[in-house]
Amino acid sequence: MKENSFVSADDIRSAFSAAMSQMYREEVPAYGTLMELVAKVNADTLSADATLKERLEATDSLDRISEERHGAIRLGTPAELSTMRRVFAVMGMYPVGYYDLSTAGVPVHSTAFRPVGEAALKRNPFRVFTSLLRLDLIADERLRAEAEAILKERRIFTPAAIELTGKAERDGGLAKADADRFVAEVLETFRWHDKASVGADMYERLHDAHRLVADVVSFKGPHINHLTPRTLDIDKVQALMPEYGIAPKAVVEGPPTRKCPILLRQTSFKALEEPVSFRDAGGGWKAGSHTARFGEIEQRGLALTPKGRGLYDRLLEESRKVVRPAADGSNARAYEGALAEAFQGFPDSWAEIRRAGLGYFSYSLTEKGRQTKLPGRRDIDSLIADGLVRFDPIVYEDFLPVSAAGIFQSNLGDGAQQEFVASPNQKRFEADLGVAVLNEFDHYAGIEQASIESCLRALTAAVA
Ligand code: OOG
Ligand code: NI
Repeated sequence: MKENSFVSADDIRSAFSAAMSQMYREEVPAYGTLMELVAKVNADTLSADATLKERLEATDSLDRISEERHGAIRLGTPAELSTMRRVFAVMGMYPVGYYDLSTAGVPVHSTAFRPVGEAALKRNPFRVFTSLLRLDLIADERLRAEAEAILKERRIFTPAAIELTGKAERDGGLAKADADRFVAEVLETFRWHDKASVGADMYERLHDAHRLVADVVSFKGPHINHLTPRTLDIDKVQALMPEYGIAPKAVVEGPPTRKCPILLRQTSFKALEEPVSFRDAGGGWKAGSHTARFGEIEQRGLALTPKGRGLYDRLLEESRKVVRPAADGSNARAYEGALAEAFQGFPDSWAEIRRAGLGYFSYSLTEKGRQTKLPGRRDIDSLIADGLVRFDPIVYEDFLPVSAAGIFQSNLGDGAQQEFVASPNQKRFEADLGVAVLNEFDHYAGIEQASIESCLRALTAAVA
């Protein structure tokens, strides 16, 4: 009997993302509506495009196509961040990438906890975009000290969540009953609390410093602030949101609509104003409101090499010099036009993109390649030219700082623009996290290189 066998980290992550989805739908009904819309648009897209359907059937699980791909939280202290890292590790999620959002007027820096291997991503790609508040960017020293003191007192993890994390670390995993308990306990950290842990005055002061400071400091825990299902047609969902009674952000973030999708496109509905109550001096509660929670959708494309990413960043900046998207949507069409125009400069066929070294591809043998044995190794381009090897885009699994800033901004309220001096501090972030973040480019390059190796090995196997 295998009663001591552990549940896999992938299974714990799947159970966790399912539990989170259910909790969030119950907490934020508009999110449930968005999920319905996404499921409908995905179904329509699949029934109108048999080739797409076939391709997805081969590579993804069609029944899970509309499930959540990521969520986001904002943490208050280094200790919270390093414990969060240990908790996510139990679910096979590791910190990849460093995102500095100070340049965009948001006082946080971030990473994404996500599965890394190909198999783990395929099993369940759920990621959590995790930001750490940077009180060092807040000018008011007194307020900064008060915020620090409030954060120091709170405990965002249940004792059982901490204990089970330690157990998983010691034993190398969790058995079924413990894994179930772990998911239930960790879920508590992400739950919404409609009773603030500060008074209305303090909330106002934090809010005046920056809305995000109020969101992090005023509550008992880092409530999940959005979840993000995958859509097969982001433009359609964006256009249909108003019909479903939800208000979309002004523009879709990321690259424009293309034949060959690259990186990540995302949009959201604007955060809702929700009732909360604040402590009053007499020990009672005072009614108020807070705006933080929303729903998002994403559509992913090819992972770009540093060269491709450089081109992407340049073209995006070019288009934003022509039109900077306004929060109220008044120049949305003009922005889309400028974006499409600028991206004329980015090749839109897989072959051209590959030839120019702009993207990462996964190589595999064609039918002809499988029937062929070569006396020695040859370069991959000539193998493609001879029809022995094919290439497919590697999907981008990470995030984009400019897009993330756009998502933050549109959900902090439209008047929230604020300037900070750009001050990326990856070293500090990693010291707080307790480990270095993984480099996303190394990851894609590794997948590409392994696929080339395996083609070459198979083609020369009989001879070697
Ligand atoms: C995170 C916003 C960034 C994304 O998808 O780029 C993000 C937040 O609002 O906390 O989730
Ligand atoms: Ni997001």
